[in-house]
Amino acid sequence: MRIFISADWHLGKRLHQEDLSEDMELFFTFLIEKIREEETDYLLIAGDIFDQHNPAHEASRQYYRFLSKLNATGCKAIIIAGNHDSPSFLDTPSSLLSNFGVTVVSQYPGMDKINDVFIPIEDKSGRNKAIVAAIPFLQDRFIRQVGEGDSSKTIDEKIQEGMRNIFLHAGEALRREHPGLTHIGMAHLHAQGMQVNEAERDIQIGNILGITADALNQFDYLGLGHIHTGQAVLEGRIHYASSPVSLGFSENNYAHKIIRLDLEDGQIKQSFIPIPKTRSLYQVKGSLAEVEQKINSLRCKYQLPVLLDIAIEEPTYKPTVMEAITTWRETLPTRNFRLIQQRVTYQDRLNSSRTSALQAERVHDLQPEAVFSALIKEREDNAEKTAIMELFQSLLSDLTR
Ligand SMILES: [Mn+2]
Repeated sequence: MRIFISADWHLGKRLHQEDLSEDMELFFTFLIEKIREEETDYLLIAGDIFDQHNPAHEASRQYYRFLSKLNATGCKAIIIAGNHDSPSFLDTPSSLLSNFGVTVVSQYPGMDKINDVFIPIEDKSGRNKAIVAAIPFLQDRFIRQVGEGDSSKTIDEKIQEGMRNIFLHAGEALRREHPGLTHIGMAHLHAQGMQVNEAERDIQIGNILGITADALNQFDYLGLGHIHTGQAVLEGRIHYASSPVSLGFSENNYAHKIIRLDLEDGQIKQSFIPIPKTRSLYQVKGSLAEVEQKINSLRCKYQLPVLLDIAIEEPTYKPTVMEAITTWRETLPTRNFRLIQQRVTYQDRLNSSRTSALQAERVHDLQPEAVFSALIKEREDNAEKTAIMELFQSLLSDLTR
C-alpha cells in the first residue's frame, strides 16, 4: 500500500496581494500525475488546507477541483483541520465527500470518542491493512480542560499536559483495540525543538508550545503539518511533510516535498518526493547601488514570474531612488519579474527609520496587534489603553493558538 502525506497548502494565500493560486495549481498537476504514476492508495493532508478561516470562493473552488481530480485517480484522502482552517468550513461538505473516498476530521471529538478519529485503511487488493489516527489541530480552549486539575499550573503547562494526554490516550487505544494493524498518525502541531523562521512565526501567529517527541511517539509512523520545512522530529518515524510551495520570502530555499510511505507486511518504508520548484521569491535589501546590482544579477529560472520585494536604505534623500523604481516598474516585467513591494528609508528623516510615502502599508501585511493599537492610539487614558490592549491580546491568543 502506498500513502502520500502533504500539508500546509494554505489555499487562498496572498503575498502582498499577489495570489499564489498558480503555484498551487502547478503543484496539483504534479501531485495528481505522481499519484497516477505510483498508484497511490491514500493521500493524507495534515492541516492548513486553507490560509484563512473564511476562504475566498476561488480558493474553495480550487480545493474541490483538486478533490474531484483526485477521485478520478482512485486515490482516497484523509484530511485534518489545521489552525488556519475553520473546522466547520471543512466539515460542512464532509458527508458528501465521504461518498468520494474523502474523510475529513475537523475537530477532536474528546477522549471518550477517540475511536472517531481512527480510520481503517487498506490497499486496493485488501491485503495490507492499517489504521490512521487523524488528529486535527487541538484548540487551546479545549486542551486546557484535558489538563485540568492542579490550579497551580499555568495555562501553558495545562495545555502541554493536555496535548500529551491526548496522544498517550490515542496510542493506548490503538494498541489495545487494533493490535494487529499498522498505526499511522497524522496531526497538525508544534513539536518541541523544531527550527522555525521569522516568516513562519508570522504565518502561524500562535505561540510555540511544543509537544515532546516521546509523547508523539505513539504510532508506527506520524506525519505532521504546521511547520513548513519538512524536518524530522524522530528520524524515520515522525516527520513534517513541508508546505508544497514557498509561501513567504524566507521559504524560497526550502526543499518542498511529499512524504511517501510504502507499507508491506506490516513494515513501513519512508521516502520523499521532491516537488519541482515553479517560482522564486526574492527579498533584496541595501543601498540603491546594492539593490540595483543584486536585481541585475537575478534571473527568472522557473515558469512563474519572480516575486520581488525590495527595501532601499540610504543615509539621506536621493532623487535617483525614485527614478530607479520607475525604471524597474517598466523593465522588470519584461524579464518576468513582478515588483510586489518596495520600501525606501532615509536614515536622517525624523528620528527613527520612518519610511517614505512609497511604502503603502496594507492592513493585510500588518500583525493584528499593530492594527488594534493604531485603532486605540487616540485614547488618552494610558492605563485604560494598556488594559484594553491586554484584553485584546488574550482574546487574540485564544483565537490563534
Ligand atoms: Mn499551521
